[in-house]
Amino acid sequence: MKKIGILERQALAYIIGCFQKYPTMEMHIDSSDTWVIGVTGVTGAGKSTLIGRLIPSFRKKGMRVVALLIDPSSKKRGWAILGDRRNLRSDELDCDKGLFIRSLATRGEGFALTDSFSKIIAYSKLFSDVVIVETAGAGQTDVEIREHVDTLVQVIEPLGDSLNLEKAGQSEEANIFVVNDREDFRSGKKFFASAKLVLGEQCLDDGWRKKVYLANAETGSGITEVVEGLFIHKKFIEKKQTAKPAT
Ligand SMILES: Nc1nc2c(ncn2[C@@H]2O[C@H](COP(=O)(O)OP(=O)(O)O)[C@@H](O)[C@H]2O)c(=O)[nH]1
Ligand SMILES: [Mg+2]
Repeated sequence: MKKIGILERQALAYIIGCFQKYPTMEMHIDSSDTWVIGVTGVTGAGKSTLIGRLIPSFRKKGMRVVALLIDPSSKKRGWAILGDRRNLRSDELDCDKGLFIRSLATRGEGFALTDSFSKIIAYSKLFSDVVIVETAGAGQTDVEIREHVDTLVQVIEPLGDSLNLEKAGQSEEANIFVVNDREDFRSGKKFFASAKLVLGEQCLDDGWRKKVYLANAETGSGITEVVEGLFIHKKFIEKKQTAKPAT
């Protein structure tokens, strides 16, 4: 199984720290076609829990994973609670040498993603087969994250009606929607049916028809289908890439 070596880990930790501290720092970074997945959704929707399920699925395929977990900073006080890491803890993940997890704070810069973010992703790509980015929430963040990722996943809580769903679909650019089928919310299946009707009919500019899944990250139900959907999208973008005329 491929690993992220000790020196690579140290370099990742050090360089990410430098980019955060000195956002204008310039550095040549070789380009890499590593797959980047963004996971968005409002706080508490279940993003971290879902990522905790996705990582073992990628690791089973022998893929090295870098997970970048972004939490918002308090604009007033400047600090951030980097809580995502807690929901990703397990003995299996903690001991995994093919996985690198880093929590990042938005540092209250007004934007959800820092200026140095594209450099952090570019550097992370060098040592991994897939980079997963969890954003600080929904809204403006989603619009920004689109530019940095290949596949965009939005996690939705099964709350509200179809109007809310249109709002939940504010991430108009998301490729895949995952309705969190929380056992403590009775509305999961009904909400999923309307989500499929509203969102599953929509196509993005590149021709991708949005996919909607029902999954419970806590129990693992539906996760296999979500992973399948992610790989279908990966193939779709690879096909688009090869079909592009050479410039
Ligand atoms: N019971 C239950 N709890 C869940 C489920 N999904 C998430 N949670 C819990 O809801 C809280 C927020 O989930 P988290 O993944 O951190 O959401 P995030 O803010 O979108 O990253 C955590 O305490 C999770 O353990 C679920 O399907 N069932
Ligand atoms: Mg989280």
